[in-house]
Amino acid sequence: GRKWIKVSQLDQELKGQTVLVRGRVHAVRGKGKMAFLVVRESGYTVQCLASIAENIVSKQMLKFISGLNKESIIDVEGEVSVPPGEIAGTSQQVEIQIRKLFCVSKALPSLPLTLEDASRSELDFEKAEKEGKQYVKVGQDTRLNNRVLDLRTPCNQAVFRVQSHVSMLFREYLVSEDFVEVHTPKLMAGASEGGSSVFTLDYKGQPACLAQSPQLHKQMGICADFGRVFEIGPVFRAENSFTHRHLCEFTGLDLEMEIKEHYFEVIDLLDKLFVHIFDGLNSKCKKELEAINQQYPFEPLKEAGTIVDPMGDLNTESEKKLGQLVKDKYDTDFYILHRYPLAVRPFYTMPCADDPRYTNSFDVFIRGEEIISGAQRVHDVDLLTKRAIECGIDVKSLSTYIDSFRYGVVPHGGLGVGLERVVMLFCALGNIRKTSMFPRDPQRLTP
Ligand code: ATP
Ligand code: AMO
Repeated sequence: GRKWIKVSQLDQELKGQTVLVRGRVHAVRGKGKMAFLVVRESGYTVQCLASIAENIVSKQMLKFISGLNKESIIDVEGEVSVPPGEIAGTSQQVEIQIRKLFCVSKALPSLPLTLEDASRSELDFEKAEKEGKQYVKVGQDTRLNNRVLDLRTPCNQAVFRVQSHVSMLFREYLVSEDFVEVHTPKLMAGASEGGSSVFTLDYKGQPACLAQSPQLHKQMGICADFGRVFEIGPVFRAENSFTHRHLCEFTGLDLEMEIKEHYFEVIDLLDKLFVHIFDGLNSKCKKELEAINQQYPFEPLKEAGTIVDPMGDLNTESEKKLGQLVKDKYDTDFYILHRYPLAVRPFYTMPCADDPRYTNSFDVFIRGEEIISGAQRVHDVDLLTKRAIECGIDVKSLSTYIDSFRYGVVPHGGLGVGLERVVMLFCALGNIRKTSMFPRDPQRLTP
């Protein structure tokens, strides 16, 4: 009988069966009485053969197949066969003998980039150079300008499946720890993270801005007795500088929680949360990580190997060790720094009780770059107002936030993570544009 099947599921067990596959024309070559067609679906490829011998397909059909434009969508019906020896150049180790073929949607004959070119690794280029071959290098702007084509490479298919797993694992762990998922407004009356990187707009005649973080409202969720909240949502930053790790719109993974005794409770949670995420990726995304590695080889994350009592102070020995690790940042891939100076943290950050020049705050680094910022928050109205004024913030625009603390609130803290940075650093991709499906940076507002 007829059976729709995904290219990724084609294996030798299906030998002799008739299957129906939908995919794209990845490559096509006519040769005498035969046509060789590579069909690709979600980054997986299979070789399909059409032959006019034994009248399996007609002459016209063979001509039609040989003339198909790359990237067109086709339906292929045929029998699965297993040729002797290994099949080079496709992901699936079987072939399909074409019986019928329909073109469902035609692609233009000339493409702004080819998938073969866009899928090559540094290693491929090195090999080509030795063999005297020349390949086209697809630059970042060409990729981003033609992103729907670029996203079809096996590597990019894998990147965004990994990204989907990160948010799924983040949500899964937090829900299991009694967190409530919330959705806070992205249209705001004032800036939450300081005015320098805020997008302003006109809100029916009232000055407004796009949320720089869910900071204020996630805290208000704690004021409203939700105990533990998290959000996965868009974050807007009017960044001026063009860097490899800043976007003007990114996806924030945020959480906020009650603290019973110490802000290390938040660090403790984030430690377990990220072990859950990284273990989950390593076990659930093996194929995807392999595909990314094919194009952009990377070393798996390495642990620092220093055990520090999370509730204790750093002793000199471990401080030295940490300093060494930070200096030699490529020897360790994951570390946390805490007690940042008051002057470098946002107004809502809790000063240390023992020395108010410092704060109950922390940053987490992977491969030497920041992925997480977090802290305990000021929950005293007078101190909060004082800190806002000291930081030059227009207190009027934050009055409903500050007022929320007048009706009693539990001590609390939380953190924010950039989803694109997690994937960029986990896979060592080197540029945040690679992990944003349609990146927005200071120079790019399309596609
Ligand atoms: P991020 O979103 O990564 O925090 P940001 O836009 O908030 O970036 P800052 O935190 O102001 O930027 O600083 C940018 C980066 O510059 C920091 O993440 C850090 O890598 C580096 N940096 C800032 N201050 C220092 C410092 N005192 N010593 C060394 N590096 C610093
Ligand atoms: P922060 O400003 O450090 O903290 O942002 C939190 C995390 O968001 C990511 N990030 C970015 N990712 C891409 N492009 C950017 N322009 C960008 N800016 C930041 C980083 C960063 O660690 N309210 C606090 C968090 C909290 O305390 O809960 C905040 O927004 O991964």
